Amino acid sequence: MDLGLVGLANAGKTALFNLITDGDAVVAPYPYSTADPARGVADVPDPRLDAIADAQDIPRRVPAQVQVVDIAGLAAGGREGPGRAALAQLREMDALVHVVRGFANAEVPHPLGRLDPAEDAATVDLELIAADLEQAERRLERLAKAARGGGAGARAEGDALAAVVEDLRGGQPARLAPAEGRAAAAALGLLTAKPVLYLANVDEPAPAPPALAAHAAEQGADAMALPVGVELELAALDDAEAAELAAELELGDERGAAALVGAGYRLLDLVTFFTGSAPPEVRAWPVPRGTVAARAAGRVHSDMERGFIRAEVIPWDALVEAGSFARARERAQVRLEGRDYVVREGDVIEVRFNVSG
Ligand SMILES: Nc1nc2c(ncn2[C@@H]2O[C@H](COP(=O)(O)OP(=O)(O)OP(=O)(O)O)[C@@H](O)[C@H]2O)c(=O)[nH]1
Ligand SMILES: [Mg+2]
Repeated sequence: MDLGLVGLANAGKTALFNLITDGDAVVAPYPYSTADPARGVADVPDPRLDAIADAQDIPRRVPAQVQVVDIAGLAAGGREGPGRAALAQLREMDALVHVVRGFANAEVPHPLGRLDPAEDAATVDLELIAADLEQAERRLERLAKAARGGGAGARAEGDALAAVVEDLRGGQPARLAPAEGRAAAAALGLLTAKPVLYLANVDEPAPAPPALAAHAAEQGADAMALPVGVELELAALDDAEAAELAAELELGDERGAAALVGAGYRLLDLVTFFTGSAPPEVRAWPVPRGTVAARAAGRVHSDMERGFIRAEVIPWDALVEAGSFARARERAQVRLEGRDYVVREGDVIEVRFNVSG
């Protein structure tokens, strides 16, 4: 599941990418410095991981990760050439973080010569809507031909998509369409059907700019702000120096980068389960909603799926309260589940499997 970064050039997408993936992609004060997409992974903060590990005295904790993809900046009216490639890459993403410039820095030219996060977001959103319209209309033509050939499925999809096209023409993202329309739009990879989070890259810690928050709400999305430059500076310091600077800037203990990754992870609508009923490690695993136990076991190891016998399952907080799997078993808090059990958010799972056959 991929989280893609979208926005105008010079908004700080690559700077953000480096911050959350600990990467070293080229950040430059000129627009369109990113050409080829860069891929990285970001650790997803999850206090449950520490709680589970602390309760059982297990030292190693392995967080879930999200794949983050840094993509070239978009331009107003730039749906040709590099812009087209960027749009195609964005279509492959499962969710988007829409980065808008909120920092001043006179040395970094703004492609439209202004500092207006909400207007920048609206400009990019118009590009996304135009790209979606082009694609949806092409698909509609093809469906119309198929429907004339008697395809009932084509007719149903065509009706759903026609409604989406109407919305797009009126400036509405596909995300806000009724369920059938949304499903048809998502299957096509429409950009405005994807879950999105608006992120203002600001000079100092602050709430999201109100106009941007209002725009986000109209698009069926949330907005937040993150001082990417400041957080990059902090990340480059050792712990003591970083604490000192954070105190000076009155930043508190929470880093916005972690909050952003957490929010990005939630956009992907995954379910997290844990392994780690014993040393050496407690680990968080992301799976799509609706994943069954045998498939989830296969994420941990293919042998576990092949030789799946049953899963021992306990909600994470019950395990923390019991202090160990053994004690939880004694208290009959551990359930036995079969291969078709649908994994729930926060389950700790111990897989029983046999690969001798
Ligand atoms: N002052 C300040 N400068 C920043 C911040 N974030 C990025 N910059 C600067 O802005 C310039 C552009 O940053 P990039 O991260 O390359 O921007 P981008 O959105 O990836 O741009 P393209 O790849 O060209 O679309 C660089 O010179 C960065 O150093 C920030 O939070 N504060
Ligand atoms: Mg870039």
